[in-house]
Amino acid sequence: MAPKPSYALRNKRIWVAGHRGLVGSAIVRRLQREGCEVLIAPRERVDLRDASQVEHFMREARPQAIFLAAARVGGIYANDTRPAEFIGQNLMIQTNVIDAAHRHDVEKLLFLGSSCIYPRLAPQPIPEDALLTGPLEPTNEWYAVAKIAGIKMCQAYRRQYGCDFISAMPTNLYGPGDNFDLMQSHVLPALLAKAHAAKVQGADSIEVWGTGKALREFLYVDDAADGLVFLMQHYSDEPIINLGTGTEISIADLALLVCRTVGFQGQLRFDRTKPDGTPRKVMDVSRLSALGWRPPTSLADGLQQTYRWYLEHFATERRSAVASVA
Ligand code: GFB
Repeated sequence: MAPKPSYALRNKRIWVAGHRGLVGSAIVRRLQREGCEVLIAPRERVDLRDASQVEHFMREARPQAIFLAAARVGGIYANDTRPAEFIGQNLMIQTNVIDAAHRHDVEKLLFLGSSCIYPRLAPQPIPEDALLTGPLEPTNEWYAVAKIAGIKMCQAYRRQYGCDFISAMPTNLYGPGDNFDLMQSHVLPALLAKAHAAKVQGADSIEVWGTGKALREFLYVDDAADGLVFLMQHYSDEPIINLGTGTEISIADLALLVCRTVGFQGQLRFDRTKPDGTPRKVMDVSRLSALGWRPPTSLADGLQQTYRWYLEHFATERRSAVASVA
């Protein structure tokens, strides 16, 4: 049984910054069960990169707690080719929100980092104290530096002003609401879209970037949202905390599992001109497990649910246009 919450959400005004994103939308879904008022900042009215717009929103909305899930995110290709957007936009968004949260006396803020904040060759599974012990993975160092700055800002505001700001490091997330655009997306939605397109078009293979040997960990986004709500309720300390499954799979094995889920029986073609990125990235989740939280959804089940969502939405949603077989 979960311990009694140290921070109760019932009847609170909770702002989910980034409510339209993969994880933000899952947090909004998850919060429906908490008896709280969920606040959102419509993108058309509030540009989080603009400090004055964030200030205005905070003054009007008066949130008591914030999930800071708003970020410029993307897969290995987007990160590698758009470094300015990944460092600049993320620094602006998180700085504006964290600083305004302090000035408006927000009771609690949970900042979402990423597993890519750890050194490229961190010990595996990666413990939280591996942060800043070695060089970063070059394909995503811009994003990682921004996220590290966000972590440090939360810690600094906690030390100097006594703010209850915490940071969680989710591993690679996937699920309903993901981005299926092949040039922007992470590996799992890309492979789902490619395998589906190959099946529909009767192609005999799909392209998989890199060697297929890189190892990754995948957390279903509704599990991630559940873990984040758990941390908001039960965790209040300066050290960062990992959020993952603690299990890993090679990209080649992931591609086979995706093909099985979709019902595509062709071959995998590895494009070794594309980067593998970090060779291995699996989280040490013992700190979170010790608090009493574990993710319930297996990768096979999560993939089924994600593919079902893709089939229901890809024809109508603009950003998830049908992939061509690369
Ligand atoms: O998910 P992904 O783009 O990002 O790629 P990272 C994971 C692995 O899958 C890499 C391979 O080894 C890719 O080369 N891969 C194979 C593919 N086929 C594909 C494909 O069609 N599309 C994509 N995207 N990958 C991200 C960071 O790193 O991790 C972000 O870039 C973030 O900043 C996130 O931190 C958690 O796992 O390498």
